[in-house]
Amino acid sequence: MRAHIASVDTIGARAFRDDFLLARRPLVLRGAARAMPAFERWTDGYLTKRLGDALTVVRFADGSRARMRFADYLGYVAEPDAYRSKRGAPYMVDFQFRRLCPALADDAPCPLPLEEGDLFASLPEHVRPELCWLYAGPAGTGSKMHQDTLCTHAWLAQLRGHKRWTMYARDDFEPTRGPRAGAIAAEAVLGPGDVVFVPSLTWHAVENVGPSVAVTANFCDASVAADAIADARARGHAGFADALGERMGAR
Ligand SMILES: O=C(O)CCC(=O)C(=O)O
Repeated sequence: MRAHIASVDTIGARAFRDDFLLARRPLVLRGAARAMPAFERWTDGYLTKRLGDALTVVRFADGSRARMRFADYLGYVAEPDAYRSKRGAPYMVDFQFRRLCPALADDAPCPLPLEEGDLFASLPEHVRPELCWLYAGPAGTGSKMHQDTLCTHAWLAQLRGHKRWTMYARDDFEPTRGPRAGAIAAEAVLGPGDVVFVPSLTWHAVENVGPSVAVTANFCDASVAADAIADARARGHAGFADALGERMGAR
């Protein structure tokens, strides 16, 4: 069965918290990325000036990865036919730009109306995981069905192009078997300026339906902090788990 992901033009912090964040329901916020400085500012020229020589990781359809200079990759997205590979189109994923150019992160503040902000942001920099990324790629690239790290929630702001999203609730999908019988696939297409909220542990897959540039970040609120701490410990990130535990204890 298929359904549309809920979509709004505007939403207040209280309604967002009660009906989506705590209810773990995905939401599309139409046009919410237009207020982010990145929406107007992040032209190829602006990004190349700040990140041009940085090495990015590109992922191919078969899951293999390679490294590419950021400026070369943007040139490729503009003209994908000029670059052919047996492994298919390379997709620039998980590009952690914040530490390379902190000012760029200021261009991309959280576009969700969060009453309490991101708990991770209050942790000391040296234990805090880096969870803010740039994704760019031509039509046909995308990400297979997955859940996000550390049981976090996420937002993604579509800056250019369109992305098709398919989501399943946490118990409705199994990686080796696929969706469970009767599961509802919640779908949406994001266009330039749209933002999607992906609740903790929601399964999601994404396909770029044209050349796409997007910025995304994961975040943690009190409702998922215990899960994030347990997941961090299981992955061996004891310093981070302890710091988040202390932060929760101090609340
Ligand atoms: O846009 C994409 O390809 C994937 C985004 C996503 O699913 C993620 O950041 O977890």
